[in-house]
Order: sequence, then C-alpha cells, then structure tokens
Amino acid sequence: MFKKILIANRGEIALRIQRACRELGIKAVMVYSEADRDAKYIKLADESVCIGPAPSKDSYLNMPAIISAAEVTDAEAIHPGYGFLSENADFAERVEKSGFKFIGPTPESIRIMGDKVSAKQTMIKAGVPCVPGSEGALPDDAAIIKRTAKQVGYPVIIKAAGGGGGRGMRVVHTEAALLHAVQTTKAEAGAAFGNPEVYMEKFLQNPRHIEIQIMADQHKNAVWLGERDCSMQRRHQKVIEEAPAPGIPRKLIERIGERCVTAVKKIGYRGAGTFEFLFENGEFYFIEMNTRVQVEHPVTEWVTGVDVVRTQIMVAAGERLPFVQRDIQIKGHSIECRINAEDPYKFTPSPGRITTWHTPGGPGVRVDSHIYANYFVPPNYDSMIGKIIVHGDNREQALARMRTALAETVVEGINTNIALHRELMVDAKFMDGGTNIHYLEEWLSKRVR
Ligand code: MV4
Repeated sequence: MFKKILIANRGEIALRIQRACRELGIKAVMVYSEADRDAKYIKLADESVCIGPAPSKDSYLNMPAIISAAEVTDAEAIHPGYGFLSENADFAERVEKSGFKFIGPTPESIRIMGDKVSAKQTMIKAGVPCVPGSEGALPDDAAIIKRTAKQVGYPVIIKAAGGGGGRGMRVVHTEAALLHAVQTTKAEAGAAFGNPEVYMEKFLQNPRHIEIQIMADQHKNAVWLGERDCSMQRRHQKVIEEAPAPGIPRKLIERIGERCVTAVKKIGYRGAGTFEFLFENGEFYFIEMNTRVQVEHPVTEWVTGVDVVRTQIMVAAGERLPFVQRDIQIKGHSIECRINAEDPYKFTPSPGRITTWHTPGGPGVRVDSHIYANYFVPPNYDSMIGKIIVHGDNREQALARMRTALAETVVEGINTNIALHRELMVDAKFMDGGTNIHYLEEWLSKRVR
C-alpha cells in the first residue's frame, strides 16, 4: 500500500479523499490555491503545498505545479478527484511518466472515453447497447449526412466527439435544418475542443438518466455496484441523485450491469468508472463513460456498503478487489441533495462568508462537506459546498429522513438551494419516483415566487 498520496483537488472531495487516506494509514498531501489557504481541511492535512493563485488555470489545472508538489513531498500517487484534471489523459500520462501512480484508469482508457466517438465504438464492439445513429464521425458528404438522418429518423441530435456533459450538442427536427446544424456544431466543436468531429444520434425526447458504477482492479476482476438515477438536473448540473433507480425492474438493470462488466474486462479498464445511459420505454442506451469518481458516489456507497474512494486507492496500489459480484447486494434506498451556494430562485452564485452552519444528523444521515462557520466560499470555483446524503430501508423512509435533515440544516451568511430541496422532497411527482431529465426544469418554470 502507498505511504503517501497527493490529493490534487479541493473542497468536499479533497476532504473525502483525505478521510479515506487516514483510514488506510496513508499520509495525505493537500495542494491548495491562495483562495483555499485558510480552509480547515488544509490544516488537517499531514502536509500541504500552495500551487498558485485562485484561478483554476493557475492552480488546480497547473500540471507542473502539482507534479512538483508530489516530487518535493515524496508522494507515491496522485488522486485527481472529480473535475479539474481528473479526466485529462495528458495529465495522467505526465503523472505516470514522472514516476507516480495516477489513481484512476490508464491514460489510454481516459483518451478513448474522452473522445465520445471512440467511446461509443468501443462500447458497440463490447456489446453495450447505444443510441442508434451514425457509424462513427459524420463525413463531409452532404448526401451521406442526409441519408444517415433519414435512416435514423428525425429528430436527431448532433454531438461533438470532444464534447460531453451537455457541451457541443444540437437537436435537429427537419432535413431543412440539418446541414447548417452540422456545420455550426463542427465549427463550435473545433473552437471549443480543438476537434471538429461530430456524430449523429436519434434524439430521445423524454429519457431518464441512469448510470452504472463499475470498479475494476489490475488483475482482470471487475464488478458493477448498482445504478444511480441522476435525472433531477438543471442545465446539465445534477441536483438530486438516488440509488436504486425507482421503478426499473431488477432483471433489466442486471442485464445492463453485466454488459458493463463484460465491457470493462474486455477493454482492460482499471479503477472506478461510470457508464451513463439514457433510459426510455424500458430500454437502456449508452451515451458516455466517466473515468473518475463522481460527486454522487455516496449513494452507491450506502446501498452497496462499498467504500468507492478506498477501493480506488487499493486497486491503484495493485491490490485485488476485496469483493466479488455476488457480495454486492443492494440494501435499502439512498438519496443525495447537492447543496450549492447560489440564489435559490435565480441560481446566480452566492459566494461569501458563512456565519452559521448547523449540520443535520441522526440515523441514516451523512454530510459530505468541507465548510464550517466563518468559512469563506471563494467565488472562483463551482458553487457546490456540500452534500446531504440519507439512507432508509426503502425510498419512503429515505425521503422522510431527507425532509428531516433539510429541516435541521441551517446555513447563514450566504444563499443556498436548501429551500429548493425542501420543496422537491414534498413534490408529488418526485415522491412517485421516475421523473425524466426535463422534469426539474419544467417544475422550475412553473414554480411560484
Ligand atoms: C441525448 C439526449 C437525447 N437523445 N442524446 C446531455 C448531456 C450529455 N451527457 C448527453 N445529453 C443528452 N444526450 C440523445 N440521443 C438528451 C441529453 C440530455 C440530457 C442527458 C442526461 C441528463 C440531462 C440531460 C439534459 C438535456 C439533454
């Protein structure tokens, strides 16, 4: 096992990884920007290194500064968390070329999944069902583009190979609008991602977003850790996640989970990963794979009993997975609410000093957050300041526990979206379960006040 790990991230996930290190008896080196200098989780670290000024590009995205910090502190491995450099294949490569372990998949795996065209081709070959569409990238030939759209059937969606997470996409309803949409998406993709390649899919009108968590070691062992329903989102930012996905027959999920495991073994993937699917009319369609730990990993941890971050570290060190597939039994139900420092109605960021922070507790309540009273939420980063996660024997109990937890929570000094969560936890349609990816935005457009 490693003796010392460098954590190349900030906020709640940096603290989450630090806790996993403590538990494993590993020393944690934290890197921080000038904006995060006074954070308590920095003081809690065994060692810490300032890697630059507040802007991410000068600190948390500064590869030489992070690798130098690992060198001067004699760390053996680097955990990238989520966001920032976590899915940057060049960073993973530079980390390993500098003699450190990258806690995540190989640079090659990251590169394949980062290109959404190669990711999809890989999954088709590995037997994972995908959204019907173009075979690979679209060619320049207008007649072929039109023929492909006709075969797929309108509406279609044009997506950038270098995009993902909702960036670089355009829905097309008619042939008259097709070629212009392809040209515009290509131009934008070239400018934004340095890759003008685009591909085409059938546009699914009312899907749910269901994702499968997988974990693999370097000895050809892989398991899937159930699914998460992440359909409650606004502008491609998830707001509430839960596990298991309400109302989907177990047999259906098991079939797709097993396909994911087969694919993972076939491509020699290592570490934690997430297969993102759209789910519509009883069918799963792969769209993208995430090669990092995700914000919403706690709901999976709670229904499976697997510590995802601990396991990431163990498999990166070369250990075998400490469980096999039949050990993974889904127990009860878990829900996560993301707490953001933002205006609860306009969603504009609300950085500033927190004066009061009263955390909820009791049976089945977990809070993952780095904040505290007198903490200053810097304006430079994502507005998420923590997560409230609950577990219950069933969804009803989990919902009841979340309502209680949200009622107990007090944040003063800044605005947060806690009021939004309180309203959603008593919304009849959300309580029924199974809302689609458009539900929250439609609900917000009808919301009063
Ligand atoms: C789609 C789709 C409908 N049909 N692909 C948006 C984020 C990116 N990961 C893929 N996205 C979508 N791809 C086809 N063929 C609808 C979306 C989409 C979406 C997906 C998941 C969660 C929220 C979403 C919100 C809007 C659109």
